[in-house]
Amino acid sequence: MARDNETLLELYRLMVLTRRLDGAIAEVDGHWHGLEGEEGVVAGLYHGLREGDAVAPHYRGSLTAAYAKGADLRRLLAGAAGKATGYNQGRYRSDVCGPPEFKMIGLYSGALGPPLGYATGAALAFKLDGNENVALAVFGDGTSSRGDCHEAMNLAATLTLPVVFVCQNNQVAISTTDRVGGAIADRAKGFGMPGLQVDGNDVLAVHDTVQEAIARARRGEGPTLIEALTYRVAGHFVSDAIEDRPAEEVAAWRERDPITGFRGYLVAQGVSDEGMLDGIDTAAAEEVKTAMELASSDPDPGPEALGLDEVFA
Ligand SMILES: Cc1ncc(C[n+]2csc(CCOP(=O)(O)OP(=O)(O)O)c2C)c(N)n1
Repeated sequence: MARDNETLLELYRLMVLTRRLDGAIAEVDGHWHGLEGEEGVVAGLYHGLREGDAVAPHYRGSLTAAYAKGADLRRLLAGAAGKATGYNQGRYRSDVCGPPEFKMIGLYSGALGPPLGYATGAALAFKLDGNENVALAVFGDGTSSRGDCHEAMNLAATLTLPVVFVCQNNQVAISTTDRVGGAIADRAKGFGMPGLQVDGNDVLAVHDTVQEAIARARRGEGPTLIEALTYRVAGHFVSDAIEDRPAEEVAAWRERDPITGFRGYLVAQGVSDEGMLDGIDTAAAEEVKTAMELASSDPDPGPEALGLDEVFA
């Protein structure tokens, strides 16, 4: 697939910004569910969507998804910290429920699995409206075993809906590393839709595969299931000791760092030089730092966050 330098550099920037964002929140929130090592999937997935496209993101990467759809970083971070200036006025966390004005579909109850159904519903609405919008339903490998996942895929395939299912397979669910039988991508065959496995640490492979599936959905040819194979090098959440996996396995995946790998590619291809990439790193770090500082000094919500005015209006 032909890609311009602007796209390549934006993918790099989004990966770096995602890592910075993750690190900055992890420093202040011991319960943060980090995504170190999964930036290739996240940036590749969410870059290049249209305004009208709906996204039900996996919770690891949901802030990048909203940011890539145009949401303001300071307000997203304010929302993650429960501040009044968040898109949700402090009513719920923006990393779990992204701003609906950017067509973000949330986790709402906190149950993993139902958002696949919500995204499929959005895709049904797009089809009934006769527009070219697409819904993206992103979920973990643990979540892929939920019944909701199978129901959503079955409906999407049966009704030829414009939805792209992406499994962000980091190979662990809390501390469960037992693999489900066979590749998750292979399940697509049972629903009669294409199923593709892609290297999730290769941002370009993810981006190209997702963009092709999106184009297919926009043409009215129905859903695709993509399994992006990556690895969670961090714990389930910040304060979680990584005792579930051998240290050598984690170290080997750290060696396959998606950002370092893509950086090498950009330099080798002559798209950029080290100095230019350092500049992108510095700017992304600055952007995150400023947004964090502003968000943390934003006011906490008052009783109005309860929405009583709306209830008793
Ligand atoms: C229906 C449901 N069951 C259990 C949980 C508790 N839970 C929260 S995160 C998690 C692990 C999910 O694993 P996976 O889908 O692989 O995502 P990952 O954390 O690996 O990114 C579980 C079981 C939940 N939120 N919802």
